[in-house]
Amino acid sequence: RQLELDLRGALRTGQFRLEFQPIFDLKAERIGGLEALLRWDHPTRGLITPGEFIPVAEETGLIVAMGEWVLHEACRQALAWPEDVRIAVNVSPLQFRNSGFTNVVFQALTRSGLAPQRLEIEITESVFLDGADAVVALLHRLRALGVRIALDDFGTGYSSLSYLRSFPFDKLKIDRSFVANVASDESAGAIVDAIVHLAGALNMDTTAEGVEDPQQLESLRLHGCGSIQGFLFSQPIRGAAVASLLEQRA
Ligand code: G
Ligand code: G
Ligand code: MN
Ligand code: NA
Repeated sequence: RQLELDLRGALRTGQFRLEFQPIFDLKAERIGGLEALLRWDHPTRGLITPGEFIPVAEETGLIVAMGEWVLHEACRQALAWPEDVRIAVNVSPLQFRNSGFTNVVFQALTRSGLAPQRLEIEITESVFLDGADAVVALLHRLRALGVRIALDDFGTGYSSLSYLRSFPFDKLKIDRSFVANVASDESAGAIVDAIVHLAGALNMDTTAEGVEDPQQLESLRLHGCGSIQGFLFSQPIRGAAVASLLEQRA
């Protein structure tokens, strides 16, 4: 497959870059962190989004090398930001389960010099599919490095509350399917409310994803959500634009 061949060369020839989407803390009223989002500038096809190439990278195992590049690059860039600003990095299940993963995280921290508590690893519930015990052990090893761990797209897919009992995540990211209707639909509102309360009781932070309009924001505030992320506040932006955005914050 052509995409697969191109993907193999892309890492070598520097066609990947990161964009960063701010995560706005509703209590501190400032940017508390940014999520790194991978972009591929293909020489002939133009910009290709991760939705297209991450599945191919997973199938071919290329995700391991790509994910390693993402971690190093994200930590390297975040080092230039103010010390109270975190960087969140998505990790796919295959990359996460790779035996070298903890060491890759350790290397990214060591080589960049980034304080571990500034790095937040985002995993999805699907990592638990192949058996929770090994995953929980791995999560504890990562936690021992000092990094934070967030559960992404929370509430979708294979959602099971037992994961929350077996590991104390630092954050739940409320999936945008709930956020989309939080202001207009009673059941979506009730679900967001329940997630926020659950997170609070378990000492976890919450971020609502995909916040696109002021009604959603207002509703999320009322529900006590900790932070928001989405086009309403900011699209993902280029690395060069992050410094000036962070300078503007109060
Ligand atoms: O940026 P965008 O909305 O196109 O991202 C689409 C999907 O790709 C999201 O699910 C996001 O988590 C995932 N994604 C973005 N960047 C990375 C990355 O660096 N690694 C992995 N594994 N997934 C990513
Ligand atoms: O699965 P994950 O949460 O990592 O996905 C992040 C993706 O969500 C990114 O690709 C980003 O472009 C996308 N995204 C960010 N903000 C919004 C938004 O407000 N609305 C929608 N529809 N997508 C968003
Ligand atoms: Mn994410
Ligand atoms: Na998500």
